[in-house]
Amino acid sequence: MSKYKFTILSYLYDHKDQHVSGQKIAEQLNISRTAVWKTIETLKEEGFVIESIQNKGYKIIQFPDVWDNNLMRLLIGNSEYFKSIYVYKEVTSTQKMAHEKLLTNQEPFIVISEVQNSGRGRFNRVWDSQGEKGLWMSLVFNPHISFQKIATFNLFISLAIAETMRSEFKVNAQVKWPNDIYINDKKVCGFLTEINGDSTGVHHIICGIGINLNHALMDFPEDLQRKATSISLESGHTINRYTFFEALYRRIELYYQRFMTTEFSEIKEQYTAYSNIWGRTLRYTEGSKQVMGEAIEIKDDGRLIVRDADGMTHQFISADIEM
Ligand code: BT5
Repeated sequence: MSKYKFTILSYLYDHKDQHVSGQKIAEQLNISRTAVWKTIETLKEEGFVIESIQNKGYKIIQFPDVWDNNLMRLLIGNSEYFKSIYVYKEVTSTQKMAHEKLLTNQEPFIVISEVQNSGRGRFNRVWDSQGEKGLWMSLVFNPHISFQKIATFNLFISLAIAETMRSEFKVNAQVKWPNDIYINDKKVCGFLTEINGDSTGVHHIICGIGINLNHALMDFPEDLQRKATSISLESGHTINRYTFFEALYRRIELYYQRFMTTEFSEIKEQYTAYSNIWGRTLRYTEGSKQVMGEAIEIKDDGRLIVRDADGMTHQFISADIEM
């Protein structure tokens, strides 16, 4: 993208809540009105959706649906938290890249890629990451907290993701403790949280988030077609991934702030209301421990309490739950 185009685009983005006239843009950026008009036409041809209304001017509505370094920087430029973003066409795994980048960059950052050819879930399970259909990214935080506090991180992040889906994309997203988001009993998002630290506590959180956005059913491998879904399948709309990304990272910043400054008890009521595991007998597996039972409570420290058919209670820190 030429610098010239980017200047106009930045201006439009900074005024994205209003229309700005060609005259004003020209004056502010010290270029001719014809140049403004020509550049905006070129941007439209490149897939930017820019509304032009006579006597009111231009308003940027949507970016083209391809991850681009400059556009991402524009979005992150307004971030209160993340300092940089690394954008890729293809990587093995954004999580792996994030760990590598951390060797030279200790400030909070994001790694995002169109495609992961070796995306992974927890315990090295495969995470299917179809090109251009989803949001595959890793967020790096530098919190300096105790190891004990980290146990509730996933609960805050789950709510940020589910709330974004519900309020901005009108789908009935539910959280599945500890690290999945489901819609209509199908998995739409999974995330994994890794940390590095030492005896003084946690220094970095590396949170890899995978969200299926524009997948049709056939885009999933056969074994996932019964179990997985996408926002587009559930909402009936194509999702502009920048729109989703921007809405999500802002809510994640908000919930990260809450994680740092409050306790889980502050969000417990909402978390419980968003959760899809209550009132069902499910199989809980953690390491070699396996229990069929019903979830009864999430404790303030993030542990899940399950009661089995004999009335015995069991605690889990991070179990797999079969729906
Ligand atoms: C997770 O693991 O759900 C965490 C997934 C994290 C993926 C992100 S993408 C960005 C970053 N980079 C990475 O390499 N990873 C992170 P887990 O709870 O272990 O669930 C894995 C299981 O989910 C698999 O065994 C499949 O059954 C299922 N699965 C795989 N791909 C899926 C998809 N696209 N949609 C729904 N379910 C999927």
